[in-house]
Amino acid sequence: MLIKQSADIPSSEITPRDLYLNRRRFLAGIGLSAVVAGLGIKELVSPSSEALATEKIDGIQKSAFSTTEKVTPINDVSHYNNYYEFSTEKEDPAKLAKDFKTRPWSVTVDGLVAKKQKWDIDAIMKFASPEERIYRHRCVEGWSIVVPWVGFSLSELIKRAEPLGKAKFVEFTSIHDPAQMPGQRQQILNWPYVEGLRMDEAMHPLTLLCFGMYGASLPNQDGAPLRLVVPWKYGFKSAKAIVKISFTDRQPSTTWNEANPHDFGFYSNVNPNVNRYHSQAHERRLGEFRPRPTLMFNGYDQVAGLYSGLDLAKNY
Ligand SMILES: Nc1nc2c(c(=O)[nH]1)N[C@H]1C(S)=C(S)[C@@H](COP(=O)(O)O)O[C@H]1N2
Ligand SMILES: [Mo]
Repeated sequence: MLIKQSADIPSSEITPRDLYLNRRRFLAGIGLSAVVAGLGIKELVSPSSEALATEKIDGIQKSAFSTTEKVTPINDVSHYNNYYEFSTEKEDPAKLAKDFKTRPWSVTVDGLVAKKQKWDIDAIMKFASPEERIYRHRCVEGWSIVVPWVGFSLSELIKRAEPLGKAKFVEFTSIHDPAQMPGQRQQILNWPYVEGLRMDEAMHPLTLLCFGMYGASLPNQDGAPLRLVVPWKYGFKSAKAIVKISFTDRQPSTTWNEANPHDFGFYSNVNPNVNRYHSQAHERRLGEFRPRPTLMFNGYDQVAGLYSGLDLAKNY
């Protein structure tokens, strides 16, 4: 009997993920999320996280850098992604990156360093004990999330490269693989995706070389196998699927600055007082309706000293 059969299938198995997210956002938008949670509808439409092809990471240490704020549910974080190599639509990377190959994977470290080397990803992951860093993450488009990332300070890699005295900047290059990445078959951005940090920003203990989240390896759509997380900067500074880290004496060009220099500067520090792209004064946590004020440096005041003497309205 058809009717009985379909009633037997839990809706979690027949509801597409993107429908789930859209529905939740729609419900949140009309202020019904509390009602929905009370009725248990959320459970009915929630996709299972088992679908994520991730592996548990052992021996994760807690970090003093973690915020105690409420963590955003993993299914929101892994189904609402900016990843233009796959798509400009935020619900697409979860589907389109499903079969992306993250092994074998190597990362070239070159430029102004004593130890130029091509590292295997599995060797990099053993540079230090993995830490869980629960960071706020702020996208320039106005949404924010709180994520328990897993990794360790980028400085662990930098010190192994032994940068020369003239190395003043670090450039990060994401993978270029149009066969696997449909977005790269179009000239939406200049490929490959490149980002950069000043040497002192790269060496700051908050700057995370990240290979996991929520206790497991990164889902492909979140930047597997290796990404950066720079919590006091807008999300686009945190390059995904990194294949090269180069040390230079000149400020590197960055993909978003090339695409739109007016809106996207080299620094891109979270700054509620600088209107770029649109007003940055407020943000909305994924899954929440009420906007909250955005904090200077995304609340990471300990980096303020890196910019003393710099006009942040000009150096945005
Ligand atoms: N290679 C690459 N890295 C990228 C992007 C991208 O399109 N390609 N998008 C950036 C932007 S705009 C944001 S907000 C974050 C999103 O990370 P998340 O999907 O894990 O939330 O990734 C950043 N890193
Ligand atoms: Mo972003």
